[in-house]
Amino acid sequence: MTTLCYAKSTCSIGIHVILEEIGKPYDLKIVDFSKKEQKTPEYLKLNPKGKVPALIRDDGSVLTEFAAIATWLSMTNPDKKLLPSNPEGIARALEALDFAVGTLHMLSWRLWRRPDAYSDNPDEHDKIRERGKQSMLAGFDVVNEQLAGKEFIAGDFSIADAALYYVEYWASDVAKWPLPANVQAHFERMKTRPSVQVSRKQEGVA
Ligand SMILES: N[C@@H](CCC(=O)N[C@@H](CS)C(=O)NCC(=O)O)C(=O)O
Repeated sequence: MTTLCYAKSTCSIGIHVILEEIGKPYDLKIVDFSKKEQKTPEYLKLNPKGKVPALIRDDGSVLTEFAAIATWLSMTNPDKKLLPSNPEGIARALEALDFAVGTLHMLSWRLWRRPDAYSDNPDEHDKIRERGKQSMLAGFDVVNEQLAGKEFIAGDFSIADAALYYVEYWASDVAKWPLPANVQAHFERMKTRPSVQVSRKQEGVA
């Protein structure tokens, strides 16, 4: 059965939300970061990148990278309409998804969360973290404009909203940064979706 390899409070919750939106049976396999399970030989055999999310598909093949997994899930479940159907809508959804994953997560959040990955000198870490925070807040200002007058980022709910949800969660609930009004409203809207509520409960996210 399709199995999501996930870790608590990480970006994999976005894929968990998408699986819940689809509503087909799937399994969850926890990768416990506190035990460094993402770096064990067993997990590296599954995903040599040592990261989550990783999706084990029905044929046993493994798909990694949030954008690839989310796009594959939406295209193999077209009836769920997790991507718009027209080229402009698809492009806008992927634009927002890539900004959430490629910039807000992999650039801004990582600077704030993992300053040690950028400098061995602990004296520089506060400056690096501050740069990450400012970059993330500036990024949310852009998303805020894009969300003006909209419930979801690309029309109806799409995989891009699931990606935005996890970076909103980190900024709001983990870092305790204030979100701009439209982004905060989007985050609140996401939390009313059963897919988000079930995923949070299953992962033990308060
Ligand atoms: N580009 C990857 C990033 C995945 C990623 O960085 N995942 C983090 C959790 S949010 C991870 O697995 N980190 C493990 C580690 O750094 O040891 C994607 O889009 O899926």
